[in-house]
Amino acid sequence: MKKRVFSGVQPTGNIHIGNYLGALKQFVELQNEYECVYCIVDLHAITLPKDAEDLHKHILDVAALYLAVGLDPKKSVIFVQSDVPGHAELAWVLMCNSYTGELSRMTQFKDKSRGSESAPTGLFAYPVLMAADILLYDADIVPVGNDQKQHIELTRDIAIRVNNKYGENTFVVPDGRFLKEGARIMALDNPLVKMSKSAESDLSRISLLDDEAKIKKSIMKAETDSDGTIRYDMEKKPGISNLLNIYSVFSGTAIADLEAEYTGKGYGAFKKDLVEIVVGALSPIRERFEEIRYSKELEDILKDGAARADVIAKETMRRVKSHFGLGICK
Ligand code: AQP
Repeated sequence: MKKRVFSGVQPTGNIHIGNYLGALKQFVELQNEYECVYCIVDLHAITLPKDAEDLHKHILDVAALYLAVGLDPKKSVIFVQSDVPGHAELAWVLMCNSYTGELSRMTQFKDKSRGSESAPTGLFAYPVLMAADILLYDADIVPVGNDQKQHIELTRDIAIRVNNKYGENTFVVPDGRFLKEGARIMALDNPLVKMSKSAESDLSRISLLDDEAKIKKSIMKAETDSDGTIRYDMEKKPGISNLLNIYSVFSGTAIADLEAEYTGKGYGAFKKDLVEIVVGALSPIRERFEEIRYSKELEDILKDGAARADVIAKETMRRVKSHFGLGICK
């Protein structure tokens, strides 16, 4: 039997090159070898208030981008989280088996709730819903960017805890899959924080749907340093190191080779070449997106994906309910 892969992306805005290099690129590679289940995690998106129309648009945008980067609905199950009720149902069961202490240590919760006096309960419990997403599909492998390492660890802890209490075969204990390069792309205007869909400044990121002018503006304005040498040193030179990382993953050239190629050249020349590399990589994705986004095919793929996902989810819920002694209907 093929191992199963599960992952997802929040429809909180346009997918950026961080999401792409950290997660989506892996999704595409894995679908040839594994049974893959990829979700658009809209229940996660409402942990902070969202306009309903925007959310609906972003769900379809992310779905079209999944296909545009190369996900194939014949190979992968592609669907929207809230279309499969098992996610919320299992999240409750897991919430009863996780602790406020471990959730309050999650750095993403600390970051996202900073400055607000009272954070939504859903934002606090978000990692438990993520654990439910993964465990619902008996996933063996979870490809994610390394900002999700802590959440994967929590998922494993909860799965092991439940297995110890309710039977070893209640859940498959999953492994995270993190890339070495591209695992963490930093914001272009502040390379000390990760690139993010919901960051205020549009120049902090490059979205997969950005046109050439916007890509050029973001890269040419990207923060660097006054030292002027093109050298990878994430601690002392985070700006140029982040750009070297992006250049390397998109071009397939090792960072050491890029450093050698650009010895004696300035940041301006390096950035100009990087613009070309990124525009070249993103143009076909944008074109494919335009073809699919408003086609009837897109909704059909999501409905079919939800039906296929629901079959797996129902089977897991039957097992979980039986191990926990819940319900009377089989
Ligand atoms: N900067 C990043 N570098 C590498 N990988 C990243 N990921 C996110 N940011 C980076 C990975 O992308 C996948 C989908 O992320 P998500 O949408 O589920 O949530 P997120 O991690 O919270 O992403 P954003 O872009 O920062 O969204 P907002 O602003 O809404 O919070 C995950 O695998 C993630 O690791």
